[in-house]
Amino acid sequence: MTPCLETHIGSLRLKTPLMPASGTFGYGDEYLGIISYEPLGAIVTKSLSLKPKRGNPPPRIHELPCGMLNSIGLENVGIKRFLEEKLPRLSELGLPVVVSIFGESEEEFLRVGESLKGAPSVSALEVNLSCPNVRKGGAAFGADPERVFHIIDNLKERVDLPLWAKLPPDPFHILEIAEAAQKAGAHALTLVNTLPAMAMDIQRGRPVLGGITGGLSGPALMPVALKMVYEVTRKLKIPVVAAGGISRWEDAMAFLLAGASALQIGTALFSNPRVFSEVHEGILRFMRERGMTTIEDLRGKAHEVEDHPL
Ligand code: RRO
Repeated sequence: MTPCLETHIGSLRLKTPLMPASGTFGYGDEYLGIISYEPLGAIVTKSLSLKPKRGNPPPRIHELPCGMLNSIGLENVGIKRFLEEKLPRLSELGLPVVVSIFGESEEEFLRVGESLKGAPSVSALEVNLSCPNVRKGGAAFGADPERVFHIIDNLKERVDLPLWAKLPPDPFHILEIAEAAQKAGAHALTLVNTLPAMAMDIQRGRPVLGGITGGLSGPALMPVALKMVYEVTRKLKIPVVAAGGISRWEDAMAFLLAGASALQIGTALFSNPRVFSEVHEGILRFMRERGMTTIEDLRGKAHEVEDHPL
């Protein structure tokens, strides 16, 4: 019997736990004809701001032995063009759509959120409280539990859609921040965004990225994200969508065992168009070999370890 990979994020049912990480899949249809969408349980869009943004100067991407740096600077078409041009095409994919929203201010978060009220086929909002590449908003908001509480609380009042709070990789304060989001009524957390980082062009004697600093993603981030997912799901009830360096099915399995309810893949897709299929097949094979029938047979099983020092 084929194991069932269905998972739930609050009241939202996903046929598999796999989805692209925001910013790595454009507005959802760019990969049509290039990868199979069959293993996906949802689509997550690039973060949207109220007005279109041109983003940071190039170079915006830099490959490292341990992962990748990006400094896109939130380039996006703005909420109006998204609703007019992008969402209708996204709706045709037949998958739940999670729209990532961004604001330089609390007011902008609210206005972007409100423009999505009643939009057809939007299943949830991922509230990006963690972009490392913008001067205002972004990770500065996500590092502050009070701000996180305020933004989620206000959005919850005004927008009748499930809210996923996407938080920065701050292993020292993640519990406090996660608790603030849960208390404000977030339906889920996405853990984690990229880690602020940089690379140096030693020949030219200057930073590689046009934006000077960027966000580190890929394999280097995976164990850090894993620790945060484990810790948060051990202590809190809120469902966690894991993001951070998943490039193999074994990574996905590790996040499920750590307590994740769903999984986002980003950086790995840039070098491996089969990554979603490989991870999907790997999870199914692992479960079949062990006679597991549902994701619940795996989720959070690592919490059962006794004498835990945390
Ligand atoms: O656009 C970006 O530079 C960006 C964003 Br909004 C984000 O949330 N995370 C990231 O690594 N890059």
